[in-house]
Amino acid sequence: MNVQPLVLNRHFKAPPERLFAAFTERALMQSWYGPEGMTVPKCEVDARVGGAYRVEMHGADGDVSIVTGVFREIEAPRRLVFTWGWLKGAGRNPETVVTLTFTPREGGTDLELVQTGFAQEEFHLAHAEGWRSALNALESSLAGAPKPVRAGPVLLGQPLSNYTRAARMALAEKGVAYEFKAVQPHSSEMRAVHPWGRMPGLQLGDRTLYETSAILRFIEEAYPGPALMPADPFERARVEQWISAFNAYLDRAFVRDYILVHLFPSGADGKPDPSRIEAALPALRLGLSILDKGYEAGDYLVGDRPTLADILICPAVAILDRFPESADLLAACPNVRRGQAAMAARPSFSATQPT
Ligand SMILES: N[C@@H](CCC(=O)N[C@@H](CS)C(=O)NCC(=O)O)C(=O)O
Repeated sequence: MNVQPLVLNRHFKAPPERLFAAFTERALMQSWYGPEGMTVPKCEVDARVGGAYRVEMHGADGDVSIVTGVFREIEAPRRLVFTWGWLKGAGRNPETVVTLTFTPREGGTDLELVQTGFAQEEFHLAHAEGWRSALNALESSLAGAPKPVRAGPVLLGQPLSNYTRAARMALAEKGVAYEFKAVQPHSSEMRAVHPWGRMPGLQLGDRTLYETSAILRFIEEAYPGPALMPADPFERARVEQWISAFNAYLDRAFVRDYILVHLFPSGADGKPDPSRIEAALPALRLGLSILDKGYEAGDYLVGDRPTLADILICPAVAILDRFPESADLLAACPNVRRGQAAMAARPSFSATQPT
C-alpha cells in the first residue's frame, strides 16, 4: 500500500542553528523530544553521518517508548536526514525516513518536516499527531520552558543486602539508568519508601514501590531490554514458584537464620553463636539440596536464560560462599555452583558486587 509522506511546516522564532541543535544535541533533545506530557530521561546521540541516536520517552503512567535511527545526511544548519524506528511503543511500523529543512525567515526559521516510508495510513496519522505535539513542546522549550526531565528510578537500600542487590541486578540487566542511594534500614529515608523500613525500595518520581518481587516485576514490565520472564505460561509460573519459595523458605534458611548469624555475631568473643549456626544447618542443607535438584542439567532455574528467579536467588547464594559451613554444603551442590557461576559471569553481577 502506498501511503503518502507526512509533511509538516512550522515557523519558529529561533535561528536555524538553534533549531538544528535541538535535533542533534543530547541535552537540547531531552528538553523537548516526544509528544507533550512525555519526558526524556535517557537520550544518546552521535550526530555524524552514520552515527546513531536513541531517545527514551516516558509517559506519565510509566509507559516507555524508544525511538532510534541513524543520521544519513547532516548539513548544519540547513538540512538533516535520519532514519526513524520504534524499539518500543508506537506499533510495529517499519523504519521510516525523516528529512528536516531549516530555512531562515524574518529572524526565525521555517522548518519543513517530511517523513516517508509509512507502511499503513494509521502510522502516518499517529506520527502526524505525535510530531504536532512534539513541535509544540519544541516551541515551549525554545521559549525557555523546557519539559521537566523526569528523574530516573532511584533504588534505596544497602549494597550487601541480597534483596537490594537483586533489584539492582534486574535494573542492570535491563540497561536502566538509575540512581542508587545507600541508606540504612529503618532510617527515615527508608521508611519514606518502605513502611516497615526494610530494603530495598524504589522511587519513581513521586511514586514508590517496596517488596523486591513487586519491584522485579515492575522492572521487567516497564522497561525494554532482554526479557527476564519466559513467554510460556507454565514456565512463567515456575519462575513465580521459585520467587515464592525463596521468599517463604530459602531467604530465611540462607540469610536470616544463617548468614546474619555470621555477619552480626552474638556469641562469646564476638564470634557467631555456635548453637545458632548448628540450629540453622538442617534448613540450609535442605534448601540447597532442593535448589540443586531445581537446576537439573541447566545453568538457570527455568529455561536457558536468566530469569527473575535466578536474579532473586543468586545474591543470597553468593554470600553463602563466604562462610565455612555453607561453603562446605555448597561444595556438594554442583548444579547450584554451575548456576551461580553463570550468574557471576554477568556484568549485572560484577556491577553490583558489594565492596
Ligand atoms: N519482603 C521483603 C524483605 C526485605 C528484607 O528483609 N530486606 C532486608 C535486607 S536483605 C532488610 O531490610 N533487613 C533489615 C531488617 O530486617 O531490619 C522484600 O522482599 O523486599
